[in-house]
Amino acid sequence: MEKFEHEYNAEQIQVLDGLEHVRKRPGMYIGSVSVRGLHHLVYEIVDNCVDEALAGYCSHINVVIEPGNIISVEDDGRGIPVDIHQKTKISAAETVYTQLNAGGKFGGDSGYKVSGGLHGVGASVVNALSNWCEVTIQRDGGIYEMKFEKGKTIQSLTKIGDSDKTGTKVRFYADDTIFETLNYEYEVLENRFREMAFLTKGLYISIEDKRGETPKKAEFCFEGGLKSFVEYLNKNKETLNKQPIYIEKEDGEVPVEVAIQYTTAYSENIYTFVNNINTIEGGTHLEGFKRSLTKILNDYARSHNLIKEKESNLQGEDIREGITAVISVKVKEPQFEGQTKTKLGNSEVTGVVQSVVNEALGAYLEENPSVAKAILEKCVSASRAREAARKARELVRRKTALESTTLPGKLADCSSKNPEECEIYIVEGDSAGGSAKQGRDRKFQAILPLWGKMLNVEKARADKIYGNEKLNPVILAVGAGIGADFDISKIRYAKIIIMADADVDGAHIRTLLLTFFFRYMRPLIENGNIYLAQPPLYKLSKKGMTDIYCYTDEEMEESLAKIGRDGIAIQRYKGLGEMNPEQLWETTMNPEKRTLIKVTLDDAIKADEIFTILMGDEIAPRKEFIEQNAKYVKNLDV
Ligand code: 28G
Repeated sequence: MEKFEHEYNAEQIQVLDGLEHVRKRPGMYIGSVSVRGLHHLVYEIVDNCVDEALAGYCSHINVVIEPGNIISVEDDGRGIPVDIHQKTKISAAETVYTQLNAGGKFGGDSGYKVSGGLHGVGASVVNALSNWCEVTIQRDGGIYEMKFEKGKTIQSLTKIGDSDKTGTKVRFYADDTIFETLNYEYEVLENRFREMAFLTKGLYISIEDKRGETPKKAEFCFEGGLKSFVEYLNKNKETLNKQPIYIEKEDGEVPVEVAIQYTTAYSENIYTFVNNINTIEGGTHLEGFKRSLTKILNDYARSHNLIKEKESNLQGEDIREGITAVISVKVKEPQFEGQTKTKLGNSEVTGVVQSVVNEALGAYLEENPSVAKAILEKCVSASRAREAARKARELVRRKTALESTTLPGKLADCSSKNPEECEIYIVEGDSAGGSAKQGRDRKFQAILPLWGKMLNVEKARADKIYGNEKLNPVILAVGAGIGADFDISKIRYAKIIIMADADVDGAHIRTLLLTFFFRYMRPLIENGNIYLAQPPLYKLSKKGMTDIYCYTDEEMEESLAKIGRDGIAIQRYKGLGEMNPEQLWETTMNPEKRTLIKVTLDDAIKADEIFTILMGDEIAPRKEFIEQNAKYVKNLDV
């Protein structure tokens, strides 16, 4: 089935009557019919405004989520052309909204408009998947309007008034028989439009949510483009170069824009975009950037005697420690590869990015010797730490070879050796660990109790992490290494479950472990291997009845309302340790009954921000964050 679907080509789709096909197979056009696909509709329409902005004619875009989940998007561009096509007798505007591929993004004069995977069939796809859609155009002295239902024209383009302005406005209500939900998530849209504004220098984008009692609104416009983007990404970090290094070459075959700012942190944060699409899996543009950075910084270090003649070159990973960079390229016919089709494949782009960055970065370092010195000192110390980490790792290997096992002593492993069916519970404290060991199904459930002093991984490098008594057992039990050496194919358990108390201490250990997984085993999060166990908060018991476990306060109130309060004993669990092994199995570990929360990484930028704030050096933003934004701390846990 899957395969068959992918074998359609553009012409076949047209033959199949485009819009019918879109409604039949929406996933092919917008990925899914979940809330993600729903958001995709908004992006498709806004992309058309951005294209008009890139053409040089639109400066303002307003997006509104109206009550009832109606989306309204307005731009001040030229307005979609209203002239009637001689052959079809249909206006250009109606053609754009009813014919797949009418956007002119295929081949020919399509400019850079090719968007990711959708071939720019945006407007007609949105129309096909909307219960209703109305378009208002101001152009050529008039106001024109057209209306559709489920993609079918209800009112052809009609002049309804006069105007001396120009622009396009689209309102649509997504089809609730197609989408699982119509509930747009304001924060997700806000983040995407902030990103779009960063990527298109000087473009104003506003987003407003008028659904709730208190409307929300954000406005974005960044004259600095990607320079503003890295400043935003680093707003809670200490930086080495106050002014980001900014590189722009607009006139070539492949326009390139890059901004770089080093921080005192240890992580590497590079975000890449092709035609404004986030290429999460990287690709040839990222490759070109890395090659240039490594070469130019090594050249500088050599020519300024910062590394000695007989010392070896700095490695790429040393040079990228603490870097925050954003790379944006425009490619006429992008090839998207990789598992999620977010990896740029065009080989010609590597050399273009490399030579653009070579030239600009070389000049920058010569003109800013104090910044160059600070960056290279950091690279050299990263290189020494990497060497120390290698030794620490070897020490661990040798030691464990002597002990003839690579597994940590406190691990109660499961008997199955098939990672697919195995799970590991990571439990803080020996008493809860003891209950878990007795309560588990030893065939497929392993228990690792944690003890000792935890290291804050935001403030440490890999060498310290291998040596940490609390984290090293986690590394050994998972069995796949860390950092650049991490190999997800080697994991020993498909589910890695953090089981912590539902209190402040539990939240703390959960945050520390999630930070560790995020920084050193990120593929586990991306691949959906990390889970949070959900122990109950209350037990309700009554003579002659089976006990009821409640996982939230609301659940308890509900249960009490249903069965009445009389004769009920309420036990509040303060910690996992208060449950006996049978109870722990019944409520939290039995796959038939438990609820696990899968940790996902929808927004890497937001996640980096949260972990930086919660675990980093700067105290003020943490305090502010926790005071003002308790919601996100909760989100982190969900
Ligand atoms: C508000 C929500 C969404 C848009 C324009 C402007 C033009 C246009 C859009 O042309 C047809 C096919 C290829 C050129 C172009 C206007 C040239 C001259 C436009 C939008 C004609 C589409 N005057 N603004 N489409 N192309 N805004 N906003 O959709 O050859 S779509």
